[in-house]
Amino acid sequence: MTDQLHFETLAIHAGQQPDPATGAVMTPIYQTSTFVQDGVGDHKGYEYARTGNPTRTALEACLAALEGASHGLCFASGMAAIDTLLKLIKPGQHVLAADDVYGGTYRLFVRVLSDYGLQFDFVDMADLKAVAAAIKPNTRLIWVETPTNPHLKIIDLAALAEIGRAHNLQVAVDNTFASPYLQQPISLGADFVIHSTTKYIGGHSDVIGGAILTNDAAAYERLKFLQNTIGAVPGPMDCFLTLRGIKTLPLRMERHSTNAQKIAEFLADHPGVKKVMYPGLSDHPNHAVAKKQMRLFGGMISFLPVGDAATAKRIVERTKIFALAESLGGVESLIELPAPMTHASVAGSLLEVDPTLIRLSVGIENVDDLIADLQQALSGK
Ligand code: P1T
Repeated sequence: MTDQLHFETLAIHAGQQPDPATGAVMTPIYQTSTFVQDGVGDHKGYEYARTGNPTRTALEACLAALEGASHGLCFASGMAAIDTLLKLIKPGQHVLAADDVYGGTYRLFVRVLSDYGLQFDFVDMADLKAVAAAIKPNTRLIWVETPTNPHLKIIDLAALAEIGRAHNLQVAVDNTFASPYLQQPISLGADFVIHSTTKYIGGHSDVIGGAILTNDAAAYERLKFLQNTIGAVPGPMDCFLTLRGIKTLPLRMERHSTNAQKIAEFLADHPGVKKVMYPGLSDHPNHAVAKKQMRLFGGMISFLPVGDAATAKRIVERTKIFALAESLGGVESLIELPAPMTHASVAGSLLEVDPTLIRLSVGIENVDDLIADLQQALSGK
C-alpha cells in the first residue's frame, strides 16, 4: 500500500502501526536489551536488541520507504553507517570518492580504512570525465555526497549511476545534506544511500544516528550481518527521537530551503561577501543539475567573506541567533568555520578548505531575524 502514498504521508506512517499490545498511536520505546523465548528459538521475531529492536525496525522501515528502498538499516551514527558500508570493500579494492566530503568521512577513509588495505582516490565528481578517467580495474565503489560538504557542489547522480553501470561498479550517495524529501538517489540509479540521521532527518539536534538504504537484497543481507556482528546500533530512545523528527521533515525542508534561498540572495548582494555557494543561485556552476535532481535546494550555504581568517572568525563569533557550532540540519540556525572545525582533518590534503570559508545551516526561524543577525555580524559594529 505504501507504494502509492505520498512522501508527507509516508513520513508520518511508514513502518508504524498502533502498538498491537496497547493501541499506543506512537511507536513505543522498547527499552529492553533482550526478549523472552517461549522455547529455544520460539520468539516473536526479536531475541537480543543488538540484532533487532521493534523501535529500530519501525525507523528502518520508515527510512527505506522515504528513500524508495526495499531495505533499511540504522546505526549509532552516520560514521558507523559509513564504516559498515565500507566493510563491503575488501583489501586491495579501490574506492573512488568525491573531492569534497565531510571531514570525518575523509578521516575514516584515509586514516583508518587505508590501514586495512582499502585504496582511495578523490576526484571532482562535478567533472564526469574526470570520474571515468579515475576508475581503475580494482575500483568497486563510487562514493559521493551531493550537495557536498562544505562547498555545496552538485553532482549529477543519474549520470554518475550511468558511469557506475558501464563499469560494473556500485554507487553510494551520502544524502545527508539533501534529505530524501529533496532528492532520492536510488530512483536516480544509486545502489546505496547513506545518512547521518543526526541532521535533517532527526531535525532537532538532539540525537546522533546513521542509516543505510538499498534495493540490493544480497548486499542488505551482508550489511545486516555486519550491523549485528559489529554492533554499532542505535538505542530505542534514539530511534524514537528520529522517528518523531521525521514526521515534520517535509515541512522543515520547505522552510529551510525558502529561508536559505533568501539568505543566499542577501549574501550575494552584500559588499562584505566575496562568493556565495548555494545550489539555488542561478550562477551556481551546477544550478541546472540541482534543478533537475532536487525538489528544492536545501538549507546549507557556504560563503567567503571579504577579508582574512581573522575576519571570518570575528563574523562567526558575532552572530547572536546563528549558534557557533558543528553539525547541521536542526530547526535552529548554526554557523561555523569548516577549516578549523568540521573539516580540520582534511588540512594539508587535496580536500583542504579555505580558512575564511563560513558555513551556515539555515534553520526554520523567521528569515528576517536571520538576515538581520547576519547583517550585524558582517557589519562589524
Ligand atoms: O556525525 P555523524 O552522525 O556520525 O555523521 C557523519 C556525517 C556523515 N556525512 C555527512 C555528509 C556529514 O555531514 C556528517 C557529519 N557532519 C557534521 C557533523 C558537520 O558538521 O558537517
